Amino acid sequence: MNPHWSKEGVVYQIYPRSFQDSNQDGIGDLQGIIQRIPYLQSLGITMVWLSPVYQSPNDDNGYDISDYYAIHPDFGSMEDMLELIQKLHEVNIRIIMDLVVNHTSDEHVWFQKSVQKISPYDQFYHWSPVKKNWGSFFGGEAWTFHKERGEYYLHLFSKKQPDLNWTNPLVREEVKRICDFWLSRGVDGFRCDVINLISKREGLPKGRWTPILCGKEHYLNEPKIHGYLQELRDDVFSKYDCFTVGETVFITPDQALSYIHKDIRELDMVFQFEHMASDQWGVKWFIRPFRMKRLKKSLSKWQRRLDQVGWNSLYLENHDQARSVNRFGSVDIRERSAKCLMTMLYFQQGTPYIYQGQEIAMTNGDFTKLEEFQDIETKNIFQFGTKSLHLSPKRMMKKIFYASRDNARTPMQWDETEYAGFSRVKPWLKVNSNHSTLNVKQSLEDPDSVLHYVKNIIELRKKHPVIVYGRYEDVLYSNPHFYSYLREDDTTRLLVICHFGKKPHRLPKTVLLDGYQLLLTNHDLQPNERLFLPYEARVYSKKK
Ligand code: TEU
Ligand code: CA
Repeated sequence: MNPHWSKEGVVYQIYPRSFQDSNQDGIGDLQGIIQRIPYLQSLGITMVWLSPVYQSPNDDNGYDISDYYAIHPDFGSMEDMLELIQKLHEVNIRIIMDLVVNHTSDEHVWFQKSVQKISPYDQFYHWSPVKKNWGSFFGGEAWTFHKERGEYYLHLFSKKQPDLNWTNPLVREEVKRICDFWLSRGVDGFRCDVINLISKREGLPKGRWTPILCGKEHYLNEPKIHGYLQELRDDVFSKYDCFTVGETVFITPDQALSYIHKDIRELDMVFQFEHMASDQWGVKWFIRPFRMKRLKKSLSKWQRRLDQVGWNSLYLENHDQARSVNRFGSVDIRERSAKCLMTMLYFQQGTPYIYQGQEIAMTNGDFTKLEEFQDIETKNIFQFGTKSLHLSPKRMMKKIFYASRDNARTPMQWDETEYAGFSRVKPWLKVNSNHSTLNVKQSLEDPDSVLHYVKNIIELRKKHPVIVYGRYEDVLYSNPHFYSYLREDDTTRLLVICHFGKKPHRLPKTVLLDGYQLLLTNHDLQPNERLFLPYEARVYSKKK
């Protein structure tokens, strides 16, 4: 694979509302991020992905944009944004922005003009005189009647997020202008929100009935999308030293390669969701018990399928997912299990993504009732579940406590003070009460913390190219307790062994440790010890 900074680096995702409040209004902001640049630097990360900071009515916390050329005053000003870009660049950290162009806000001037059929905005969105039986990702219908225009419009997310009509070349020109605007101001790339949904089947046919997401056969990876992305690539991205990562829902490795294959490169990498189904049925509200084997099966499939032809993005958390230690590890053995998960993931081939708070193994929010949640998806799903699916409120709340996106959006835990050092006033979303013992300050003081462990992994990735580029091969593939694999290049072989579960297990005899040196472990152990404690992880290395 061609070497590139986007492959060799590590991304840190910032959810600006919850990272650091600088002006004491309870909302994180750009100056807050600027204050924390030394912290980002000390982690060793090389890229920041900023969730949306554009002008927005905040129906979906910034994923509903009303002006792509303005910064939301909650976050600061355009000057603050340019200052952030410059100050990150000064310490060699690149920055990618969130590009949300499947939809805009209904308060965007394009939509308002489209409603009134003012040229050339008449066909900027999808309008229809009839309903199409498509379902929204947030529960409920995706086609809503607009009184003023007298037609239905499409919104795959909330009613306040109308989908843009990409068949219209004028829409595509506007998107290119947005990208150019930010790239020419120094931004180093984009995370492209739900990018595999932008193209809809010609004629917008009625959806087939399914229990959830009716109509998805008409907008997932629709063939015309490739032309649109090639246009963006050729007219904009190829002119800059930037990279793109597409958020692609319900995608298989082969479909992913249709975007990211090294000979295609419409996008540089994608976020796939398959491994997120290790504790659910492909949709976060249909929960099943976590099985490590499902996680392994999925991740290892992506490792094998993309090797030499594509590039993986390695993530377990983001602003849409509950905390990984709650889902795939154990809150009782929090630190060791979080380290185990990081070892399992960040020694694979691909670019690592760390979501804010994951580096100290933050846990799900300690919410107690629906009113404490802010997230639109959470609120809508409660309504949908209780009203349309006739599930009991208790059952819905159980799902919400487990899977709500707000679990990952609670304020960053910097120290033990009342609002965790995030703010001096009451934050927009409840601070987790465990911040008195679980915070950055303590993690920095404790040499055995998860924070120091992940820093160490980042250092190792910089030192050993085999971790970035080496081939991947499964070991003990069908074993339910161990996730183990080899990474190999011409000079070095790494053996990664991660043991999952709460009971100790012996390493099967087929795995030989002879000649290996221990490179990293989350537990002090005797050399050649073959017994693995709960969530013990080790990385061995050998020169060839
Ligand atoms: O998410 C798209 C998506 O399909 C999900 O992850 C979704 O948020 C939901 O949790 C499905 O159950 C992206 C953004 O990451 C998300 O924050 C936005 O709400 C959404 O698009 C709409 O822009
Ligand atoms: Ca603020």
